[in-house]
Amino acid sequence: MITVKELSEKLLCEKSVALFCHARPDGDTIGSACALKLALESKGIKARVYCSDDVPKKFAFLEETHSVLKDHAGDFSEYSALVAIDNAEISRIGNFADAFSRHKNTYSIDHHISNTRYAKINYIAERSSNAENVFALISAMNVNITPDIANLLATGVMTDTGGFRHKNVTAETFFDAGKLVEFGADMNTIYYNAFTRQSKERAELFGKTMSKIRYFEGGRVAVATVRLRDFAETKALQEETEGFIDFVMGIAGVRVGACVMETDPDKYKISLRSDGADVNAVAATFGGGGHKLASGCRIVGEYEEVVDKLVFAIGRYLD
Ligand SMILES: [Mn+2]
Repeated sequence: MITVKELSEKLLCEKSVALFCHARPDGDTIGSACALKLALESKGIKARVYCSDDVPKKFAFLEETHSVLKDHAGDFSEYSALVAIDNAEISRIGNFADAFSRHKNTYSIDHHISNTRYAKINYIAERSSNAENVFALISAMNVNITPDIANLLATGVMTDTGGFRHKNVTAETFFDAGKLVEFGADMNTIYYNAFTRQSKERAELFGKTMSKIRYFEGGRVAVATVRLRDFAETKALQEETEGFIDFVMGIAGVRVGACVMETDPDKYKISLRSDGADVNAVAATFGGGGHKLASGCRIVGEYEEVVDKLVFAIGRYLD
């Protein structure tokens, strides 16, 4: 694999660079792409960030994220290089994947070990966030790291580690985070915007939902339910249920958590988490999938019937 020094030398020779976030973007892909954009610009290289989907509103406090572009006509041949940021597979680039695959000069900078090495030049290093890879890169480029750049990178580190809570956190994560604070990153503001801040509507839906969690299998299985009428009564949005499942998994004794969300009458979107049981297999029973410890599926039917089927399927994978 190319070293970070070689990567920095190559990128510094480019005239203009288009950076690509992954579809349904998170703080890491957005933060690391925008930070690299500012770094390249500081070296006199034209740079733009593209993302197939909208940047989540919670990242609006980072000024640079307002410059992310969603549309582009043509094949990007006006750029000397295309760089995928935090995309494990080329399809993650979304609407721009075809153009990316056809360009002569492509790079991929990523931290997923599963990365399929689809670019001409691949820099894949397994760190807790891709922001740490970009931090290493722009340090090698001798970029003056401004508070804006530090905040963008720190947002990547913070979000991909769940606020330094996930198992991917290492001593290097904290070491990099500490350096970013020295460069002016404001961890308090980042944490508040990325994790704590919510609408009144979401807070009301959260309270309503968590007050009626149902337990099965002697408390080892917990099911949180959000019905259409709950959305109607609180005026919260479906996307605002993000994070509900994590709360359920925090309940002592719960091994498998499910969030059962009614998206249309008698249609349910199910999110599953576990601390060991194979919920990928549970989701596969209903045509869904994901990872062993986090997966999802959709089930159509009357509510009690849906919960029955789901709990029965989970029971088969509990040890
Ligand atoms: Mn990432």
